[in-house]
Amino acid sequence: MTLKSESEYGTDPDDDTRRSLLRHMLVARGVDEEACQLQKQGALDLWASGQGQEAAQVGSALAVPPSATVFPSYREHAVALLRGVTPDQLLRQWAGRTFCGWDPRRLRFFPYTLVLAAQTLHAVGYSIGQRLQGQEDFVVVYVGDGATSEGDMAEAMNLAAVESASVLFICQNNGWALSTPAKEQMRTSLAERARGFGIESVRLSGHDPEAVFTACSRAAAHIRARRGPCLVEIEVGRIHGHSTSDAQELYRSSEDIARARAADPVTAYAARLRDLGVVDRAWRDAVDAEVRESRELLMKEYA
Ligand SMILES: Cc1ncc(C[n+]2csc(CCOP(=O)(O)OP(=O)(O)O)c2C)c(N)n1
Ligand SMILES: [Mg+2]
Repeated sequence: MTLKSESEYGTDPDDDTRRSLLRHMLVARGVDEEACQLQKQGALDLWASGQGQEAAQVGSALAVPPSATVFPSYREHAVALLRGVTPDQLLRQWAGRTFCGWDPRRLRFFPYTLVLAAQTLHAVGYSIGQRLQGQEDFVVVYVGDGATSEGDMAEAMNLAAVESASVLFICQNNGWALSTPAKEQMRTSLAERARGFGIESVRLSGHDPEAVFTACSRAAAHIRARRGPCLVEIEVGRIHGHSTSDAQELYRSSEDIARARAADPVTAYAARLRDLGVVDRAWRDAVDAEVRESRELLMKEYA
């Protein structure tokens, strides 16, 4: 059985879930904007912005059970916040104050991994180990498109398939490995490659958080029912450079950057839920106040 393509999924999360999707996206955007600002002021050494990838991150993170253990790469700030990492804990590593910043075991959210794709093997090994001990073995691992060129990714997919590990691989394909475009990194999609290893997979656009939520919910249900891995490849737009140390204008066309900005999933989803009457002015004001408060706390802590 192959997971269905995006168009075959219904996108009908209930209104509470929709508000939750939007709230987490708005919070992540606010924290990301503040981090960019703090880096410009010299308070952070570096920041890898996740702007443009919020729908993929929040849609996937809300779709998996809270008991799942998550192995992130280094750009999954929206997932981190959703799993209970505080904005201050999230920024500590980027300010050079700590190696991690949060309690990985308590939050079931492991430390950021900058060695590309290393976390894919950690995730599969962790899942297998948990199962051997009769414990919760549902694991989610995030990886970027560029990292999938690493041998670790091939080993992790093969091991997960052979061991029927309960691992949900989520690839956020933002089209770039730093300055190398995805078309120079692979001849087939990652979703196709996963099937070659015997892993059910689907590829979809990461513009609509509801579509991501539905696809990842189905993948999670599949993992639970079949006890084997799944892979979801999500196409996202990277709005900013690879990191605050990267001048993307040097290698990326202004049209491409403008396209990513115009396709901003946060503003699009906020407008959609407003137009549908799923959120009203009071709801939005309350979330904006929450975001403002988080930003002010960060400003005080890092300024
Ligand atoms: C093993 C290894 N090789 C090279 C690097 C340098 N490096 C850091 S990020 C990056 C690009 C990664 O691109 P991708 O996986 O698509 O993630 P994205 O940054 O786009 O989220 C590279 C080459 C590294 N961190 N680790
Ligand atoms: Mg990438």
